Amino acid sequence: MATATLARRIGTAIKTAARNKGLTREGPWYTPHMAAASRAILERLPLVDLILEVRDARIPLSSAYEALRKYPSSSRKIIVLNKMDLANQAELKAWMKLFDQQNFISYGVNSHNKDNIKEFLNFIQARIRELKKTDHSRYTATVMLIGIPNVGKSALANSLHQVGRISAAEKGRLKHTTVSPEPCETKDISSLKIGSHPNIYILDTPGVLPPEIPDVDICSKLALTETWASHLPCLISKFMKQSNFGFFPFTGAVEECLVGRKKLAQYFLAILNSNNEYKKWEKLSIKENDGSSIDCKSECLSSLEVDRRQKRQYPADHTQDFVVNNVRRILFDIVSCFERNKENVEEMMNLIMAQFNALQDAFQVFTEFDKDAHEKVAAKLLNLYRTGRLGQYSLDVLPRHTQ
Ligand SMILES: Nc1nc2c(ncn2[C@@H]2O[C@H](COP(=O)(O)OP(=O)(O)OP(=O)(O)O)[C@@H](O)[C@H]2O)c(=O)[nH]1
Ligand SMILES: [Mg+2]
Repeated sequence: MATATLARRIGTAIKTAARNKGLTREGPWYTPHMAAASRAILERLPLVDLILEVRDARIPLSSAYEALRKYPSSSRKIIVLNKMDLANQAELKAWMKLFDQQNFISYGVNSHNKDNIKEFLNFIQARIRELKKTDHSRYTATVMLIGIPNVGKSALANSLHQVGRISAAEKGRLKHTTVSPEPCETKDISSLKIGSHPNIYILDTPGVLPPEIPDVDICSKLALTETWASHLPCLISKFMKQSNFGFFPFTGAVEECLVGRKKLAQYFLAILNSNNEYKKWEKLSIKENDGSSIDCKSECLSSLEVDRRQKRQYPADHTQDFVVNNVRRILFDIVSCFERNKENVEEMMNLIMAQFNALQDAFQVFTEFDKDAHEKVAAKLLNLYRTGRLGQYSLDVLPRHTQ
């Protein structure tokens, strides 16, 4: 309830900011470059043998490729739920079951996992053999990856190319497409070989969003997963680069962004606080380890004190693992002794602010020297969430009848 309200507030703020920036009804992300890429992709769609619609496994519905809605379930299309290592596994399974009931073929992958990619490549090869209805292997098939920005199309293309080339024992230099944590990295359509006998080529394409995103919930989920740049400046500067689709300087207010990191980090904390994932971190709790008790009525101050004590114990340790465990412990300690109603937005915000204050120490961000302390905490927290170090979450809620 509180999480949904925060999500709606963020989505509405994004839409308002987008409307204020755009001269037309289209969002400022829908640049001429994106429109050109969208047309180029749609032109090629009928020509390819297999379409892999890549979605983010954390948002299997919100990350759908709008233009593909006109192509209903088809044996030529597979919904690839990438980044499955970041999603709640039980919910991902339930989503795949739902897609199956709707006659869509879906497949969960982690582009960074070689074994998983090998299995997926076998699956693609089997689908192509089935579609071509032939056993002889002297034909060429093309597979096209399409999806919204940052869902991992290029990472998947590279991994399939790497695995396919090795299994085909081919010589020559390994090609690759550019992978980046920021959206809208890929500018052009490029092709990589992923199999021999038959020859299979995969087309990597630029990420495309629809010109309008009417649903405010979808806006906030895209911003949190960074499938969509919440930070407009990076989006704009990327679009100013040269590509086959032309050179399109954007003259918007480059210093502004659609939604601040602090708001997104608050949204993430609301999700974390309403979920069971943090309970896995109980072992890290100081309360557990040294038997000392935290005064739950002033949870924020107590947690800071505990944090200081731990720092005295390990003064020189600033390794990533230490920081991650420290952050988990702080979040666990504060949320687990919060006794107020987390469904109430104001109470949830109090909890979140206590966590923000306590995290300043963990991230070595000190208010005395820094006016933007909370912005910095937010950036570091979002980074940990987006790289999966703060648990696995699914943001799209399954339809009630499937739960
Ligand atoms: N955890 C995790 N991260 C992934 C996975 N696949 C890709 N990524 C990361 O997601 C980010 C985006 O990956 P890209 O391959 O550049 O995404 P894209 O869809 O090609 O993005 P655009 O070209 O901008 O449309 C990068 O930081 C990747 O390392 C995955 O399966 N798991
Ligand atoms: Mg790409």
